[in-house]
Amino acid sequence: MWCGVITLFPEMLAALQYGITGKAIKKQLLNVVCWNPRDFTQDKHNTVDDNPYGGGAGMVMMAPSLCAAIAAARQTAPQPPTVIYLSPQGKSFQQKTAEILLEKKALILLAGRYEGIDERVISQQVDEEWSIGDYVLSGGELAAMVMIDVITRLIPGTVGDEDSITQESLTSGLLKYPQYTRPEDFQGARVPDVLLSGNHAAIARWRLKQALGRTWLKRPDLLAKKPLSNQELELLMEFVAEQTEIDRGTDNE
Ligand code: 9D3
Repeated sequence: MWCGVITLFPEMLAALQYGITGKAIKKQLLNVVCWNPRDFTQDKHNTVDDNPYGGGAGMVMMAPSLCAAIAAARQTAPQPPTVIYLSPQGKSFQQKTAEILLEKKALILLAGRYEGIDERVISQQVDEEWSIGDYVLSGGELAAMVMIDVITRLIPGTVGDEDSITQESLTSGLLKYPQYTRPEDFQGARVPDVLLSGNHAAIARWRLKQALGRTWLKRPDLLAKKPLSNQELELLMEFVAEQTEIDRGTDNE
């Protein structure tokens, strides 16, 4: 995966050197290259922003240096890249989006600052516009890093443990089951017996039931989207029945 990032703050992308993305870079499964529009300015003050025509608050990133940076990135890309503008106006970036973008192999991610970028850059250079959620960031860099992180985890060979990938696919679209590690007893709170039983079928069944139950409790919106098999429905009904007993047992009504 090749990612060219257009940013006024290339140092921010150093965060990708850590953890799974860091490993992917070392293994050359991921290549992140930054271009700073400031390096493509012509004036002596290296101006990258200016006031909006028509007036109003804030500054707008200027087209000439932005487009020169994009042109430089295009020249370095190993294949014709998809140019993505990270913006609050974009479509909502989801796991499915990452799967599709992974197939593109070469992306240019345009991170804006200030109030945004000159509209002509969008109409002339941008293929797709993505947002990472309905909240206000200070700029596109964190959004670009979020996208790169999510996409990188989908590159074969990056998320080391093949077992956890298989497990994840079995419970896809669900929240994670509860996890425990040593000690067996922490301040009187014990690890569920089934996890100590060594009965792998019983453990798998318990985990799927917990994953279904937690999703029902905490993210019913996810469950509504997921078609359930008969076994999954049965496990969920068991969980709901047990949950109802627990609710009755407490004195909160
Ligand atoms: C308060 C400023 N807003 C005035 C109506 C507009 C605005 C401009 C620039 C809001 C945020 C930003 C900077 N945000 C991004 O560059 C951004 C972003 C985001 O803020 N939320 C979710 N996804 C993204 S992707 C890029």
